Amino acid sequence: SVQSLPESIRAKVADHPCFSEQAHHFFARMHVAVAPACNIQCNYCNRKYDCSNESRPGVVSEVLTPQQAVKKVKAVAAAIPQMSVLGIAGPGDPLANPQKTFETFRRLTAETPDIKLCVSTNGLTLPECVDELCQHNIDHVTVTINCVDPEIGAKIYPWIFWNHKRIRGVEAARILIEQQQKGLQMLIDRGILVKVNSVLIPGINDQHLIEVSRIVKEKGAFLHNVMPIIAEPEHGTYFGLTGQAEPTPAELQAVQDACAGDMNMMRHCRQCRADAVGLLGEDRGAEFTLDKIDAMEI
Ligand code: CLF
Ligand code: SF4
Repeated sequence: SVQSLPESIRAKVADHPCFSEQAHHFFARMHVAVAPACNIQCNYCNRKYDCSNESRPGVVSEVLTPQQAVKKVKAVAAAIPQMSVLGIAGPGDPLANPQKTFETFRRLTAETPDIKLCVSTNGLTLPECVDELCQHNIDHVTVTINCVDPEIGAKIYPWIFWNHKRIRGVEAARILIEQQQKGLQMLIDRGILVKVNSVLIPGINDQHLIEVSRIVKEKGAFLHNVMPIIAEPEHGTYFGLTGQAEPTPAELQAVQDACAGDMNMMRHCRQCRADAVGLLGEDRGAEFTLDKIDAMEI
């Protein structure tokens, strides 16, 4: 529980609704969808929807400029006093849109210093972004790590875009894994709390996630969040079209329990949208759409 953590960490998680199970009853988060592009392809993603590393596919966010995002944060903070954390989680990969993501963070660090900043990434460009992340008000980063074995990775990621080239297959997965692990280590060395998200894909990485959990814990990740793949055919993802099974609640819990032997597990994730607003499980995004924010006098 939060009480048993060292004081330095306790202070960082006390009001973060994702990093602390207790905090999620009292504190809200919001996301701003400033990051449309992505630099990899996940077989469980359809780019027409939000990044399913962190969020639920099936709904499209309105992409905001950094300026609109800041306005939205101020509007939400005024309306929802429990709003403690601002996250950037898509709709693509935040670190594949570094200008937009960092401009948003720069402005918020200056203009809303009481709001903690949070970011979720696939990790491909994480090592080159760590120094910049550390310059902002960021104590929490999420890296989605679905595998540590490139052979398994090749079944999840058909390609990555790397050094101006599209790279496919096992080589692509090898590079992605290497970058994720390097970025994870760099964040931990700088005292940032890291949550690892893993998408549970039955028959592909279900047993393997125990190894993922062991390795990320060894490196010093704070929390592991094993989330079920969402593979409904109507989302048009590769896995949706190939009839990939989703885990049952019992299968999900079995993997979470198996990982829990080594690791703090997150079990209250609600697989939010890239523009979610409010307490976890609550979505007040419709109150703060672009036309409504534009009309607000802030
Ligand atoms: Fe957002 Fe993610 Fe930060 Fe939380 S969500 S960027 S860590 S502020 Fe939270 Fe939502 Fe689950 Fe993400 S419940 S999908 S874990
Ligand atoms: Fe989709 Fe996110 Fe994967 Fe990019 S990282 S392909 S946006 S799920």
